[in-house]
Amino acid sequence: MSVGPDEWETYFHNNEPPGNLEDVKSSVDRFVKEHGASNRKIALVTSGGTTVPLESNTVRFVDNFSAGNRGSSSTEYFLLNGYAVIFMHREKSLLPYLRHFHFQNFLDWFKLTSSVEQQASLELSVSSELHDRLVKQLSVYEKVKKENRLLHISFTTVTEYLFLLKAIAKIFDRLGAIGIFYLAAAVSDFYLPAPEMPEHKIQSTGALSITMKQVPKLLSPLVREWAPKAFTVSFKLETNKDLLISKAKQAIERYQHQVVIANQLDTRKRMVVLVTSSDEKIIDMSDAELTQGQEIEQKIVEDIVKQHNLFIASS
Ligand code: PAZ
Repeated sequence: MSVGPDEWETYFHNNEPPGNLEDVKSSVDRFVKEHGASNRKIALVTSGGTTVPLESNTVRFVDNFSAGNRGSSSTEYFLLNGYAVIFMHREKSLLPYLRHFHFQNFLDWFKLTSSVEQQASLELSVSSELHDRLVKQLSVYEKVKKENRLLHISFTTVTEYLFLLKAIAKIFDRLGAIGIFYLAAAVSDFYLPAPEMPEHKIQSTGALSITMKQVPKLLSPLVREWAPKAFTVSFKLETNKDLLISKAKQAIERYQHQVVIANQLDTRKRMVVLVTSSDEKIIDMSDAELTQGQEIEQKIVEDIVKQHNLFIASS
């Protein structure tokens, strides 16, 4: 079932926009102007899961499993391919470059060089393996930062995500075919409309029963209204392999965008299928490639970049 404009109007009418919406619009506008002027390709990568609050003063919320690995690693590969990237991610999910490190022992990475607090300075005190990993990631990160090619935008709730995506998409539309949407975030399918949400913490006085509404499918207005000239890649996740490809094909037919990347929860790091209106292409990883630390996102992004280039040439 596709969702008409009324449902979107109702959704945006019934829910509060995030407080940082105007700031986000200004920074995306500057970013798009800067890179659009030099005709650099720009990717909007979404990453991580969204929450659905159950109370206005939120104590409890519904969440999902997504850690943001797909989005953060794909961002690094888009940057490697020369793109500028708007990395729209769930707050506290994995971040490009930082994702290569675990921070539990972060304070153990340094040593104070003097015991006198006012005069103390820091010295890096890490294994040679961690040192080399830091140098490798820092050298790429510093280049990307110098060229101002990475913009971070964060969200937590599904409503924040939808307001931000709509606003960014409308700015992105100015780019035409050099803009690409790469929608890897796991966006909640159900939500509790603000007018039906209790103000305070739900009391534990017995069984809890909640009826949620379906979140309108954003691909429909994105492709038709908000940014119709862009190249759009969506993801489809299923746990039942018998449904996966048919659902991906249905999405391509329904929304008429360019690519659906179909993946299964338990095999998503070793195999995906790129579904277009005319093709189904398997991308997979051998055991040897995985053991060497190679990532499926490198192959996915390389393929998507080729398709994006053809799309630009034919536009
Ligand atoms: O974030 P992650 O790396 O743990 O998982 C990635 C993913 C499975 C969320 C992504 O590949 C995906 O399929 N996103 C869309 C999910 C969906 O709405 O169907």
